[in-house]
Amino acid sequence: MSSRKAVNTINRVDGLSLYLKKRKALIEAALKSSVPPAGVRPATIHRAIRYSLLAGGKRMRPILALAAAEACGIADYSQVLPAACAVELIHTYSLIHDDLPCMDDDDLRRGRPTSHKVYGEGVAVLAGDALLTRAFGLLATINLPKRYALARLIEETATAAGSLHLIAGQVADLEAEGKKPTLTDVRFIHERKTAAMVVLPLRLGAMVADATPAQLKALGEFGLALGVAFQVIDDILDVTESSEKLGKSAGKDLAAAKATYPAVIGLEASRAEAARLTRKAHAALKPLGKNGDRLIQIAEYLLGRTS
Ligand code: GRG
Repeated sequence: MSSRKAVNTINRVDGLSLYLKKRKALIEAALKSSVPPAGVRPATIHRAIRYSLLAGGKRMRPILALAAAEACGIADYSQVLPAACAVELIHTYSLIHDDLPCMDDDDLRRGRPTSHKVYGEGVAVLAGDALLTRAFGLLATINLPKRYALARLIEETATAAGSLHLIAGQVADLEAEGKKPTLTDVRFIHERKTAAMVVLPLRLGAMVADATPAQLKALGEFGLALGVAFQVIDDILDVTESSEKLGKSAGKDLAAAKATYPAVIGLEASRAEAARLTRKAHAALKPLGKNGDRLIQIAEYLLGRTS
């Protein structure tokens, strides 16, 4: 049996919770060494970076990068860790900045006081900036197979994190506050603020695994449907779960008159929409055949999450 086949067989026999536990452990270890140690001068910024980055979190985005690479048949998925960590660094930067008083003004994130509450606004802004910058440094260390150039990975990452996607979504979200958004407005925000950062790790993982163009396209379509579903579920949980359970302030969307699915179409229709989008995500993976099974399991798990 080739090493590629052997790895895929091992991956398939692990149940989902064991799979997630093993991948999360790999990611946590890689994240720890992806940024400078806490004592490096000036220690405040490195402590602040590590405080937010190593505070837990589901690590859904880096797990998706690993799972996408595995679905494309990579033999050694540890090669995907720099790309997987880069996306988690960008995600963590966006959370730190989103929590600032000038944005969502939140004091709880990943079950802890937010960065600016502990380190002050100046250091929190800079910790976010440093994480974003370091993400591109990590991408630069990737060894790629022939089909994709490193410049392409960097360009896709910059586009996903920039003013056409992540930042576009955040700006539209800020501007929609207190207004009466339409479903089209909410969809615009969710595709950019959330789905872009779900599509990105899937595509990066696939490119590191030398995916065929058809596999890459399928994973991008899967990510778009999954990413919007993920945000619809997030909107629902904000209404139905406690801050303690979520590790972040619950009920804020309603209080701040945010553009969410439940606000526009109600809770039941939002649940149905999350399920429809998850089915759409499954269908997108058809070209991957059995190799898409793990990603389908992950999508089902995210649909059923309660935190
Ligand atoms: C400041 C440029 C900038 C963007 C902010 C991340 C973000 C955009 C806003 C935070 C609020 C929010 C609802 C974002 C949508 C994405 C999302 C659901 C983030 C939370 O992701 P999880 O649940 O968090 O994966 P963990 O902590 O598990 O990583």
